Amino acid sequence: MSIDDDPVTTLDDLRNDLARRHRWTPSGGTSVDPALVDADMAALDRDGYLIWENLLDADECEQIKATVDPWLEHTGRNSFEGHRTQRVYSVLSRTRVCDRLVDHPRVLAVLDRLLMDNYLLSALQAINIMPGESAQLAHHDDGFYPIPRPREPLAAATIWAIDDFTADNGATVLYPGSHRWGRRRPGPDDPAIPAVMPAGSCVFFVGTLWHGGGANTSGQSRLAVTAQYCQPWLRPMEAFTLSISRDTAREVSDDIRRMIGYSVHPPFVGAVDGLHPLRLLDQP
Ligand SMILES: O=C(O)CCC(=O)C(=O)O
Repeated sequence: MSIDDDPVTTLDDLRNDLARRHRWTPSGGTSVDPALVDADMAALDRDGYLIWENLLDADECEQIKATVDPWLEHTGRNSFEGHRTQRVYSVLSRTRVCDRLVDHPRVLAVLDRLLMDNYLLSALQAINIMPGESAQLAHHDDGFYPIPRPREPLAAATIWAIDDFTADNGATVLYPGSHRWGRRRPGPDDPAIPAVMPAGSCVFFVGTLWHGGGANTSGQSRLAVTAQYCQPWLRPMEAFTLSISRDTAREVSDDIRRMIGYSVHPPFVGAVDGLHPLRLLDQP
């Protein structure tokens, strides 16, 4: 076909991947039985969230806890971050022990259906809610993108229980069905439930679901790791292309590499000098 036979009349004509060397490849989510993903999507559509129990074993939780513990220094700078809550940002640039959470096939299988190809990782944080912390302000995670509700989610979140989540130690509080709400906020009469789940479990929810960290009235702290994802045409919360070295980018899985920005949302979003960003990693 000559160049003249290839007219571009709308931006949709540019939807095909321009990349030649680094073509799009399916995610690790394709290893999951489609019937399981159908059930997950039905739960998300109905409730806005779902819980997968015991995806990690006790050793994996211990390893994450031992790695993150020394970094738990600062408490939050405001009541949203939590004055009795410790947060570790940019976990991806510090350790590989949480990678298996970020690219877990169950998570990717759902994201593959919920978001557009080339969705991005928006944040990877550890959140340790300490005794005495009060309930976090209810919010929805894609609320900082100024696009009015009701609408489809622009993002999605996982919260992984590294400690058991109990009704009194700060388990994330969810407002089932609130992903469908328009402009309103949760009120005192709206049913709210704590995501009670054993360590190693994961709650997945869409970016439009109202939720918040729970109050911790127990004597123990509650450690979680949260990985958040967004549409490929939005700016992620954490600037991973700046915080992750090229050596680390070479080390992580293909899925994580794609999600931290080594991908192009066709035709041009994410390109470097007009080319696929993976070409940067071909250089020494
Ligand atoms: O730690 C939690 O359970 C929820 C935290 C949260 O939703 C947030 O900080 O955005």
